[in-house]
Amino acid sequence: MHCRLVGAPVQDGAGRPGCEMGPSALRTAGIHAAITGLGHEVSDMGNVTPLAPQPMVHGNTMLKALPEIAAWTAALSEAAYAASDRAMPVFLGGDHSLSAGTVAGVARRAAEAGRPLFLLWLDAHPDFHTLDTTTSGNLHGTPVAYAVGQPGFEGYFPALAARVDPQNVCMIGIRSVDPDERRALSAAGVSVHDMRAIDEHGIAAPLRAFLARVEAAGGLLHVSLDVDFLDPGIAPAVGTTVPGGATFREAHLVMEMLHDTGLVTSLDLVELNPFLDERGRTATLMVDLVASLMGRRVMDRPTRSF
Ligand code: B3U
Ligand code: MN
Ligand code: MN
Repeated sequence: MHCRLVGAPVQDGAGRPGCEMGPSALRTAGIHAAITGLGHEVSDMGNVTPLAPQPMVHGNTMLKALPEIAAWTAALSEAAYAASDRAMPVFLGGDHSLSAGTVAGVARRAAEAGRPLFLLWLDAHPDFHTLDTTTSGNLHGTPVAYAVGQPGFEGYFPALAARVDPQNVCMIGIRSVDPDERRALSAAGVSVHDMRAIDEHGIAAPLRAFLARVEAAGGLLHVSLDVDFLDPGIAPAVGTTVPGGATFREAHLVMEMLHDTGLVTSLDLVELNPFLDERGRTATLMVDLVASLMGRRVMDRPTRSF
């Protein structure tokens, strides 16, 4: 498998600065060697640069950095489309607003291949606000709503070449949802597995069911991993820590199951804020999780685990 690393040093979508250092921290933590060490070919494409921001006026006065994030979305959508040509792109974030661009770009790739795109969102938050509903104004809370074609992005973010069917979106790890998001998620038919569901059924059950759907549909699978999916006790380097996140073992199990299926076609690593890290431990954990996704294992297994 050929893997392309694409840096996306976006930080204006988050409430506090620091995510622009994310790509450097992931490279410093050895992401390139971790993937090549598993026998894959890796090319580092360097960092994407945004287009020039265009002035914009919007009725929601809370919105922060709308022209900047719109400009990033356009550049990242093109970069993701190009990088997903016969390779698996791994996007090194950068705050989660970058996924507006990456998901839009790989959705265009999937549509051209005549295959449905599925989206696995590993996050404490659903990031399902529109430009009209966000109250924090931080655009890292909006990329899923944009990618599935919720209203209100027209004329601000680039027009979507292809949207993701909201019924093909699966969210795991969710534990902080705003009221407008909750209503919109139910109406759109997104599968949301909150921490209560994980406590009741374990993390493997909802993932196994989702992966079976992706396989049956012959879909492409984009995985978006927000650092705050993880419990802050193991991953402190994120601006929006929420207690009660995925454990070390749950997170590795998710990655190992994803590897076993061979279904993942693109990956985002987002919200790493190295300014908040402790001696690089969060960056190192993110790279170790990528290694599990790429095939690192303790013992060989006779059968697939999903
Ligand atoms: N839903 C809140 C909180 C949030 C979303 N994404 C992150 N935080 N990282 C908001 O600001 O939209
Ligand atoms: Mn997020
Ligand atoms: Mn989050």
